[in-house]
Amino acid sequence: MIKSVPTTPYDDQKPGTSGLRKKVPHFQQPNYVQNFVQAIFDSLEGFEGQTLVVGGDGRYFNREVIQIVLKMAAAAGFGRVLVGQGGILSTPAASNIIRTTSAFGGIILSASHNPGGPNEDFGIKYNISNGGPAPEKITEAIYARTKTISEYRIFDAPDVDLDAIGTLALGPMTVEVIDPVEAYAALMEKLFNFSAIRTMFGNGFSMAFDAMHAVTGPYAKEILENRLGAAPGSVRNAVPLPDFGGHHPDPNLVHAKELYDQMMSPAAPDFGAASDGDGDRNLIIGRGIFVTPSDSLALLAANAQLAPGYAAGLAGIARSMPTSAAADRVAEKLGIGIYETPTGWKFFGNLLDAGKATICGEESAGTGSNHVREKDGLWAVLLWLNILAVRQESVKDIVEAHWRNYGRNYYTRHDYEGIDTEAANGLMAHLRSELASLPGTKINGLFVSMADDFTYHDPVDGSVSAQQGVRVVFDDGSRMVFRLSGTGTSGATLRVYLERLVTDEDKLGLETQEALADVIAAAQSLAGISERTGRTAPDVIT
Ligand code: G16
Repeated sequence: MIKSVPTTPYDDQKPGTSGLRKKVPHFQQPNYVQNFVQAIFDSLEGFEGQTLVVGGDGRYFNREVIQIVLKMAAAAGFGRVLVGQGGILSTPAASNIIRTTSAFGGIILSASHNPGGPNEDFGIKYNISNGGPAPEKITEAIYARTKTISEYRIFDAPDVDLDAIGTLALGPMTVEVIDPVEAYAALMEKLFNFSAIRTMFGNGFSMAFDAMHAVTGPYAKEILENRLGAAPGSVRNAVPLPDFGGHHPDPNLVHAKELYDQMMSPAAPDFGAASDGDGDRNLIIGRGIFVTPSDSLALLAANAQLAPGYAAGLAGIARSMPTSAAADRVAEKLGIGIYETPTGWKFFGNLLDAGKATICGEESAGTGSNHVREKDGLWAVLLWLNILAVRQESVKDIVEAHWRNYGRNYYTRHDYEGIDTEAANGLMAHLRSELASLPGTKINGLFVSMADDFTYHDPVDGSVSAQQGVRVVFDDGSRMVFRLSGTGTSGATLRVYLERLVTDEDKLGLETQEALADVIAAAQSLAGISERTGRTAPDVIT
């Protein structure tokens, strides 16, 4: 039986860079989840009788919200829901299932790399039929709907058993509980040369993959250990936990420090990698060398043809604006298009659908391709393994050869987390007010050649997205970018992205913070970071 329940709007359900993300207690307010889910359904048309894919990264509150979504989907008129066993689907696996089953869309429950637990983070995101995050047109409609909602509809039924694979009825709707790993693993087998990678592992190649007690554990065990023959135990922290074992499932040098330290030690395995809460981000570390996400994108694009799925070459490369320009020179050499988008994977969807880009990447540890419409952590790990298996060189040798060939983009991101929202907005407003007068001036000895607030004109659908990050470019090819994060859940996070291209062979081995010291100082002085935020140093440097 369908129940209509009166409700009142919340005024803070605006989706950010990637869906709605808040603390768990915030989501636990009366009808908070129901309002948002109903607003999603109310913003869509033509889904009666169609398929919805539902899954999450297994974090605290995942199971409860899945039950709500299933019952509300039944009340809304969906014909079928495909849900991962145990409520688990990695974000790229969900994208794949939406695409391969011609589903109408999907609801993915995750707060990505943010911590989980009763007082930590949760998130709800809607993906469209191409498997990718809803574009701004839809997220804006959802937000508008949350402001006027007055009732939600839910099917009155007992909870669905999420743990047994099989098909059940929920009123007029069918619920299929599916294996979360199988279809994804099969897709990876099609894209990559599994036999070459298996031979490499057979010859003693060693790796450490840190699943961070998040969603990729079962995927990585199956693919790396069972199918590719990596030594048992190569995948660590493989059991997904609702609180990720109390850690941040964020594969960066701060939260995956143990892996980093191991990879820098004399006993390092050949290859180290990690993924995040929902399996879309990646961290790549070779023995004795961390590969920045921006470099990884460039290297993967330059070598992608070594993998069967990309043997025919790439149509183009897309990167988010704050990502370094390393990939641009690869695109130039390959004679293919390069596209610069705002931060947010949703902006790649049109380029991928239109066949303009094959590989996409972001500085925030995301890389992916046209195989799905999300970034994909394990995909990046497997493409690296494929390249290593074919080239039979170390990660370090491959990266250093790339720098000699293309130059090196020294790159770092400084994050100031949980700062006062007004102070952060004031800092950005001040920067914007300075933009017009900056070109031709010097900051900390660096000559400004261009300054703007990035506006994206989507070449496929013509949509325009303004205020996507303040960038200041210097005449020596270095650059700084300022923007506020759209994924944080407390206060504001200021991100400062700093970059310099160096082609001089003698200067390719510098320490990153030293190589960028003058650009960092210029950013601090132009933005008045310590005066405005009270912070003298960033919280996280990646
Ligand atoms: C999301 C988006 C990414 C974006 C990242 C950081 O990733 O999908 O496109 O780069 O957030 O965004 P921000 O700088 O606004 O915090 P994820 O992995 O959190 O879903």
